[in-house]
Amino acid sequence: MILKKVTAVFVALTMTTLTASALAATSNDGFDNGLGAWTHLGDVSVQADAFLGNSALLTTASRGADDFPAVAGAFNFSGVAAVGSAEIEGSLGLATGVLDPDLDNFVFASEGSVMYKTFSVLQGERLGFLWDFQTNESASLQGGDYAFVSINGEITRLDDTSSELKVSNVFARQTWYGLFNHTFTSDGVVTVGFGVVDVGDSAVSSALLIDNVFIAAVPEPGMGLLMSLGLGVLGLAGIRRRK
Ligand SMILES: [Ca+2]
Ligand SMILES: [Ca+2]
Repeated sequence: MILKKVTAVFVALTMTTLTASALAATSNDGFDNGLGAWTHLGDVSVQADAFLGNSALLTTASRGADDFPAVAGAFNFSGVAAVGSAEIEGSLGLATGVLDPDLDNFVFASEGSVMYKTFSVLQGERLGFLWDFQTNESASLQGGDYAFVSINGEITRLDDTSSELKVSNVFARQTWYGLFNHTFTSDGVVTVGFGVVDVGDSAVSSALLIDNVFIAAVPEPGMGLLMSLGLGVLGLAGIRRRK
């Protein structure tokens, strides 16, 4: 099952890369050259992932004993502590409290990390990326730590600690890789942000892995068309080399 999913991800990745490069992608960020032009707050770094190679990793870890009995800072990868949720909200232009899951019942987001970048996009262009939510939290509580993507201030939650999670090799559990797609409905300048926050308290760290962020002018073709485009590009490249 896991192998099938890995294969699917890599097929998608390959086709995504081909399609994105073939069709004038405005961005194709695999983080192989670091965090580049992404602005970031908190614990954000590039780490080697077993399947994806270099990926961006955001965590909710401070430099303290968030994951006792693990040593202080054990799940902080950058040396920069997680920041308060209000600071994350401010950086993305969000209203204060937007990241709090349930203010009426005093369920607050406490601290975490964020990275964001601004793009010029055209109507019909597509944002895509790979993500994987990882956590040391138990699955028992609703409203636990969670990860999100913000597109011009509109928050979409990626999986949280109440989702079904699999065993991970760094954090205790992970969702496994997911593909996210969004098609822009108008021309404009958009800010795309990724974040992960602790909820309820600032202990027991969670993380969000992000990779292969791209924006491409793809008119949502079917997978068959994507495949043939990719093969066509390969064929053309082969012909050029032979000349
Ligand atoms: Ca923390
Ligand atoms: Ca936590």
